[in-house]
Amino acid sequence: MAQRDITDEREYLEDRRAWRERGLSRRELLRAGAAGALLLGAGGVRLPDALAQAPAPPIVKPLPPEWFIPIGTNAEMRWEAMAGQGYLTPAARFFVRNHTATPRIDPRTWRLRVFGSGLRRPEGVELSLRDLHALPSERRVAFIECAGNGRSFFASQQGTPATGSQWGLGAVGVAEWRGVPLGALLDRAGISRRAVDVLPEGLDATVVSNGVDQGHVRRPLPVGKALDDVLVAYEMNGAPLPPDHGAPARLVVPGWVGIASIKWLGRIEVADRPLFSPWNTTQYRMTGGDYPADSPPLTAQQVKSAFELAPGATLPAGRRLVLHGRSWSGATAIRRVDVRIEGDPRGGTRRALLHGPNVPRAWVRWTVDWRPPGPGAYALLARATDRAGTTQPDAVPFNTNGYQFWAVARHPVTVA
Ligand SMILES: Nc1nc2c(c(=O)[nH]1)N[C@H]1C(S)=C(S)[C@@H](COP(=O)(O)O)O[C@H]1N2
Ligand SMILES: [Mo]
Repeated sequence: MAQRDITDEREYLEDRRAWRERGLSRRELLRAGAAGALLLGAGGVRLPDALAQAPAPPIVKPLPPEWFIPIGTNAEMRWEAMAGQGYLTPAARFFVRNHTATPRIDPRTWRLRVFGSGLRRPEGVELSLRDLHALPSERRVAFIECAGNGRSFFASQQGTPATGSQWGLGAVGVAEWRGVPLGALLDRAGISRRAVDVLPEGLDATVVSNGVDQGHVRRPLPVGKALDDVLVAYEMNGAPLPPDHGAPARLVVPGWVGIASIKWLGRIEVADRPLFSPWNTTQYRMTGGDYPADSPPLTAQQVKSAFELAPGATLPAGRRLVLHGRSWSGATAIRRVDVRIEGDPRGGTRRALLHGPNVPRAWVRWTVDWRPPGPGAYALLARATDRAGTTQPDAVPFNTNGYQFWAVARHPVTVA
């Protein structure tokens, strides 16, 4: 874990510097431009040239270092940023996972096209944001969690590093989403009984990987899930969706891998046959390790837990502590959480007290009391069981892309 911290810190500083050069200073440039100062910096770069060369930063919202760890085009939420927060993750603290970069979309010209062989009239319909707002809406509290959340634990805890963004446990957040049920939208578009798959597609830039353009981010959903509890959301926690989280509209697919919840929705194809994209064929399936070659596309997320503490946090000695955490499951609500403290000779496992809402496919908050026996190094281990009876294991089988690490995670702390 210590290793990971150092790496992250370095990554963080590098990313921050790069972003400042490309992004933040761009805003400063604009301000300088408005003030009429056209000569900039030691190089004396002229403003229009500087602007032409500066690519937009991948994430639009501010990323205060006390809340986020930048990882490439993504930003991980620091779990200590949830300490003292309410049930929902504020949008300003919500993790961001971008395959490319947050696009700026004009809500006045935005259109959502629904079409395909799975509709009675394949040419389908086109909706403006105004059309979408005019349809009956619902509110749904649900987490969005990246399939790769926890990936760094394959290295730090199981000694088998997996490729991809080295997330800790902060690629998850819970929000109240408001929007139109996808089922109602598809009804309106005239979905036929022969429909099999629904393919939502994002308006962000196409993804180029190893020199190959894979097209826009898109991932088919079986029609059963699409008609069940999926929302075409335009609000997050009672405010319009922020740009980084999919404005003006995104899919919210409760309980499923984050990639299902396509942001910046532009098109939805409904087909009378199975559909494929790189995001349900080569990616977001279990590969390597002991998995068979044809493992199915990932769907629901697993059972997980996190403490609202920084890894390696220092806790005060000589008093009773209240440790806070949250647990969640992609299948249902949480039944119980057990916390063990490694290094405490009085050992034992204590049952955490669950507090407040316990929404299926969101999370539950919990606390556990602990009086450290003395100064030293300890590790906190939380193990949740959901209402389907699924319990976090001690270890999980390895997969090459490091998806769905859901074993009990060791959280090191120092008592001083
Ligand atoms: N169009 C589009 N949708 C997308 C993505 C993307 O890069 N482009 N990333 C996906 C992934 S991998 C995740 S985990 C979630 C993250 O949602 P958030 O950034 O709002 O937290 O969005 C999903 N939807
Ligand atoms: Mo993701």
